[in-house]
Amino acid sequence: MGNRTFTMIKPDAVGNRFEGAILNMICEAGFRIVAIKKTQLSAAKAGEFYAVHKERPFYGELVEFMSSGPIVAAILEKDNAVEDFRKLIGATNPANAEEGTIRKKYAESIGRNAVHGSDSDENAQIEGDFFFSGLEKF
Ligand code: FUP
Repeated sequence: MGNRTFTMIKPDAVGNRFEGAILNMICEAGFRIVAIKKTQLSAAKAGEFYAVHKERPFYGELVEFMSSGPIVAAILEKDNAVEDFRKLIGATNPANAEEGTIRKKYAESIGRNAVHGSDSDENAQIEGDFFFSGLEKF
């Protein structure tokens, strides 16, 4: 069990001004912010981040959406971080997400689903390193 995960507040949620509400839910759920920044991914960078989905039919749309506006990227710390954060965000498709989850409250659709959460300790490390240097983690 690892104690860190990585998240992005996606362009839909930033555009809808849900950053504050989402960060509040994350902190209220007991996560500590290790690193945080607002940035915008180029299409090339978004493509690199989601390279694992390259062969999927939604890849082009995903890359276009994720590079369409600013995001907030963060590394979060808590016991059992990856699993607990996936519970807090809810199912990929907000229509299937449980009441009280971030995606149920703030996501628009399966594609515009408000937040990302790492799916393993290994990916949490890789994804956090994609955005942050050692000097940006506290
Ligand atoms: P999740 O781990 O819940 O973020 O979901 P996935 O890793 O399966 O998918 C990554 C992203 O691809 C989702 F956040 C949104 C997008 N996606 C689609 O647009 N359509 C799909 O059918 C599945 C995923």
